[in-house]
Amino acid sequence: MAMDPNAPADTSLPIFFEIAWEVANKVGGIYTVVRTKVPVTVAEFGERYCLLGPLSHSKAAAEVEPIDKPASLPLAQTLDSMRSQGVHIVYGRWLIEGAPAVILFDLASAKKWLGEWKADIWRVARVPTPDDFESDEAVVFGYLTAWFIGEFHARLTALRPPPASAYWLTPPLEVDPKKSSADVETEDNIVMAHHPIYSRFRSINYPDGSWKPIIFAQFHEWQVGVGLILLRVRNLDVATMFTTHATLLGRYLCAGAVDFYNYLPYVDCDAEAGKRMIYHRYCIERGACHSSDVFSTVSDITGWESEHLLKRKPDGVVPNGLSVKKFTAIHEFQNLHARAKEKLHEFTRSHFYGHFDFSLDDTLYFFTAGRYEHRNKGMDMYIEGLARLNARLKQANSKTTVVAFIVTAAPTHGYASEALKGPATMKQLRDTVESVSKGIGKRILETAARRTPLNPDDLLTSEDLVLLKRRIYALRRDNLPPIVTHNLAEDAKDPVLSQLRSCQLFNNRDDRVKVVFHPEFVNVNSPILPVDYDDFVRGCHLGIFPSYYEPWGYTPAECTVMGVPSITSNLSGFGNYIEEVVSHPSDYGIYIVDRRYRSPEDSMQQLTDFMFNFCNKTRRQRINLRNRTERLGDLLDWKRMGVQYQKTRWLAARKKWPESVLVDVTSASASADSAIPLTPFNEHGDGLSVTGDLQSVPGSPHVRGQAGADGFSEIGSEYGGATSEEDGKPGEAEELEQEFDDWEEEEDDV
Ligand code: G6P
Ligand code: 1S3
Repeated sequence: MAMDPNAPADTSLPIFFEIAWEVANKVGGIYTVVRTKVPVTVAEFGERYCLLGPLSHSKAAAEVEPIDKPASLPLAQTLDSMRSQGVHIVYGRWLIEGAPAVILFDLASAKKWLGEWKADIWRVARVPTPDDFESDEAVVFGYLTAWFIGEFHARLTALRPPPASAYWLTPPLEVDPKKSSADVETEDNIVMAHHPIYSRFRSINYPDGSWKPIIFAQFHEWQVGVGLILLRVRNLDVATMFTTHATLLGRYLCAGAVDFYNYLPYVDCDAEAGKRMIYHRYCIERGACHSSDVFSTVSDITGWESEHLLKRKPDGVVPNGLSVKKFTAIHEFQNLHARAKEKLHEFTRSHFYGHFDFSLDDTLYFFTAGRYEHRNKGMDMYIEGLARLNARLKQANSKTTVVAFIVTAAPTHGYASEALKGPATMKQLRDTVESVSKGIGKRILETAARRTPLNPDDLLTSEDLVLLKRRIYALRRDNLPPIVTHNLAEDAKDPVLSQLRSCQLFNNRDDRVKVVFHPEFVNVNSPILPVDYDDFVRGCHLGIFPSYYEPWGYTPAECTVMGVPSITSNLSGFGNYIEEVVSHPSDYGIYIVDRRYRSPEDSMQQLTDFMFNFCNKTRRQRINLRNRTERLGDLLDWKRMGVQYQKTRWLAARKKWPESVLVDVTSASASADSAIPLTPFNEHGDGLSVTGDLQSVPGSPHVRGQAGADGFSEIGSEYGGATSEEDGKPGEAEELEQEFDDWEEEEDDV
């Protein structure tokens, strides 16, 4: 469908603003949510979609291509008006898959109104704002957001009738100016546009020529909550959604020594927030939550937490997805594992130089990664588990060596000199070996060319031997391979380092578990571990994330889509979700530690067992397990998960415009009541969504009893009859394994 900018706009089509602190601004997990969700959102809204966030100059410079002039007149007018009052705004295209429009506000340029706005938010919503840089920024951003959406709304509705271009928040893609991005037939478009719950709205026109646009605004997390509160108090005709990815109090309470999950229903929220000096932030969060038309969380467990800490039961759950790329050849991701593992081997050779007396063939790589929250992210359990695993492997005389990484971001003063010595020493050795090998090659060639018999003793010259001996002497070291790669700013107080020390994980020769604490996110330019995060994950054998507080937990989800088995906990949203949709997660390489109903000691024991049993698997078993893990990736694809966000919009529209603005295209006669609800938040109050009898279903992945009802298809059948590892019966996704075995045999023959 070609688009004429001057044709009348189809005002039944909705406009969508998505607001988050991490738009083109990577800080943590919300960046991943927003960025990876873009393709399915663009597929649904095309050029009627735009993200709003605060401007981070350095990050935006790398991620956003500025656009001089918006195609939409009301958008251009709104930006001009705000700019004319001194607000610096970057409007452009976010250079990611889907290439959506973004509007980034430079908060510094609007700080002049901070005092006025702080007084106003107290007056209109009773939100106190003592001196706090973070909440000051939240106030400035909130007022700018509300200003922008309010003015855009007013300018759009002033156009009677609006031209099609008024709706073009993202200028149509240059490849074909006549096409809207929604016209481009991508696989995503097909999936979303033909989804049964995809909804349309009736244009609302009044006899006096006025009309009502359908505008949605989705806010993520408390930092952007002020804007939502303002839309509500200003009574703007926009349907709003608020999604929380963690609660402020939850995060703070869990980080302390609190029995959070048993204590949750009894928390005195105001008092606890006050004690932690976050009462004002808590007011923003709770205000936004209650001001929204639809409130959602990323998991049942966070829903349960919100019910008690924010005092609103979520309308639904919107689990996080990923953009899943499938390879056409099944074994391609296995090859990627082998190639990435080689890079980790390279690290191991150099980091453990002088102590490199273990076989790489029998080496397994474990890792944990994430925001540096020692207890919340289960790093404490991981380290204790490694110490116990070390003891058990030694006791069993195992020939397996585990190299266990802890990757996070902590303040440091750069790389530790001891950690830099390894790569330097190995480089010298490699250079020497290369030059000696070249000499040997030359001598072999000359001897062969002369047709004289080859004497192996003549291949190495005495100079070569001296040179090699010097390099081998250089590999001697008096100290142990370092357990941390950087100089930590607070070495003595650092919780991970302190725990590694108290558990005596020092990388001794006889240790079967070696540890590497890398307090900076891995990157390909590192002189020590030069790999990007994806390669790092792919190269590892097991990701370990036994979190105590984890609303979702992208790290094990990322492992899954890359076909890397992982350990998570039933206190993480991801762990709960997998428990719900997969009958025997361990058969698919997802091990879930029970941290909710077992004692801490039992949970520790369970974690250690998972790790120890994994160490006892053969290579063939690991390969098969990776195949099964990778197959679960489909469950986490936004093409499936994005539907939950569609439902929040649909529900918000019904709440905002109850006179059934909405028409369900799947059946013209469908009444609003027969429409499909959001995945409900589990109301059992235990926060754990065990729905239905999981034991009685066949041992294969399945979507819990909502198949068909909300447009999800039953996927269990896609996976074939897997058999529980716990049952001990043979057979598991047999076809796939047969295919893989054939391929392996071919490989062995080569
Ligand atoms: C992949 C590769 C195989 C390799 C295997 C190693 O499957 O395609 O060639 O043998 O990884 O697996 P491992 O678990 O020992 O790293
Ligand atoms: C939050 O980020 P975090 O690591 O601080 O949001 C993420 C995205 O929803 C979520 O995966 C994570 O559990 C939360 O904790």
